[in-house]
Amino acid sequence: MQLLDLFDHSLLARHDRVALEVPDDTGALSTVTFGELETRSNRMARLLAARGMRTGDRLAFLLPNGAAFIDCFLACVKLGVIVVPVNVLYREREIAHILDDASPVAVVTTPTLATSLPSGSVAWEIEAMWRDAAVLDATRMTRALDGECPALIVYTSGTTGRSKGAVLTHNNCMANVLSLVTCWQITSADRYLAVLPLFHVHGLGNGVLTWLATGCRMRLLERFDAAHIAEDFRDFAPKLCFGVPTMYVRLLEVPETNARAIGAHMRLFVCGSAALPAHVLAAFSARFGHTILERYGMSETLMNLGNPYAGERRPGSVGLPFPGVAIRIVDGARHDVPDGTIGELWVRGPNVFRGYWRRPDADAEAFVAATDAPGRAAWFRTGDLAERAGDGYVSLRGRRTDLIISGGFNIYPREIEEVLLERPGIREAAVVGVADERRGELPVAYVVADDDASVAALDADCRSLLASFKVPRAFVRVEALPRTALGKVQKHLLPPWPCP
Ligand code: MLC
Ligand code: AMP
Repeated sequence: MQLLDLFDHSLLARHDRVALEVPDDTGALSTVTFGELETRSNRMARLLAARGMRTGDRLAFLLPNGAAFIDCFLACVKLGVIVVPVNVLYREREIAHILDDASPVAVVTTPTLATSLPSGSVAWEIEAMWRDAAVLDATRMTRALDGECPALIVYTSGTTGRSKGAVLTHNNCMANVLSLVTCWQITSADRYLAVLPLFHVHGLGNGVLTWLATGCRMRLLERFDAAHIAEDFRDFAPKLCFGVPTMYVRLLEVPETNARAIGAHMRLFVCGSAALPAHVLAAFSARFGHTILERYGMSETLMNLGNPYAGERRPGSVGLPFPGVAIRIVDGARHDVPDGTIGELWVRGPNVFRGYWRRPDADAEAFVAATDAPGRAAWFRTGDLAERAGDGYVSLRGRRTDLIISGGFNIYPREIEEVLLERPGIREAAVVGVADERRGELPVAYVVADDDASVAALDADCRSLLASFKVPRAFVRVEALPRTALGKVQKHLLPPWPCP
């Protein structure tokens, strides 16, 4: 099977039902049926084929949330073209690396976002693609694909500062869909409010894929906007919503009577991508009358564990493994630790990616051969630290690396440190995450600099080189970075921020 076979339950069998509603530039809503999605994506597939795209080729998407993203995505699924979603907040430097690495045939984009592309990129402007596709034959064009064919390459920031492409196959995606649809009881009767960006696995792998497989109705917003979100909840009356903790923190600002009204029509709120503080879970439950279901995933694995739909949704825990997912929690010597002890979480299952794109070195580090059951797939080292309770519930307890997660977006300090060290007058740099009520964590930079002027220039420099969520909230000048005898920076000994 391939993803399209699951989507046909909607594209073909629910031909006349409204699939999607999206606001246009004026804010007015337009609706699209599954049948229209089918014909639009057929035309788009023909256009891609006419432009020479073949199965296994990559196509990068630098696109905002919208119907165009869906049409192009479905066209790629039909042709076996590998989608490489790119974060729309990325700047030229960040995008250049992805394009160099994935070598896509082109980048589908808009005139506004195209300004972030490195010179020499092949940009396909989406409106022009539409004009060209509109005259093409609307009958289906598909390729017979094996489930092991890659569907997506999702770039995930690497500890080395350069991001790596996680290759997710059709089988990985289908395993994720089947788990979520079953475990969260998603059906065609659902109404899904989509507020997450489609360039990450949370919005795409969980949201779009389960929507297309179940044939529910999706209202797709360009982004989560705290000032208007309550209106969308009231107006659309969704039953289902997926979000990151920052979104739930912001939803606590919705007035109590509105919150109750929203809660009355909702069936399920799901949270993930970063830790949901227990006090937010409690406050949300008091205000909306719903216990958020927290789950845990990664770009490399899609969803691994989740709290049960019907059973206890335990605060501070990410619950139990999804069907088919095996876990181990191991110590530094790679021995399983007893329940109640913290170790690194390893996973194995049909959801676990095939490996990093053209990075055998990274694969060798990330996978550990299965000595427990010869012939079985290798274990994937998540890098997350976890602890299992006696009844099997797993709680995350930090990370092996110094990854910072801000608003659900990942930030690798090393990448920012490299940018800082390239700036004039900066001799040393260390970036750490500091706690923030709304975003979870915020990056703060400590620098050893020749003078104050070099430090003063850093904010503007970082804004031009890095996505906005990666720009440090403060640049603290220090005399020296605390280091071990071997020269390793001891980030925990840096002066607390804000500095006295
Ligand atoms: C944020 N910004 C966006 C944006 N999200 N711009 C365009 N599109 C988006 N989707 C920019 C804003 O322009 C602004 O930039 C800054 O970010 C903060 O915006 P805000 O409105 O003040 O934000 P806030 O209320 O804090 O909410 C931010 C947020 C955003 C929650 C909407 O962080 C977000 O969409 N997070 C989702 C990340 C995600 O999908 N992660 C999943 C990864 S997959 P400026 O320049 O003014 O600062 C994964 C695996 C798993 O982790 O388990 O799921
Ligand atoms: P990404 O590389 O963007 O896919 O981010 C994956 C990382 O997000 C994981 O390795 C975890 O560190 C983190 N993450 C995802 N879900 C949760 C959660 N529910 N609680 C804490 N951290 C999470």
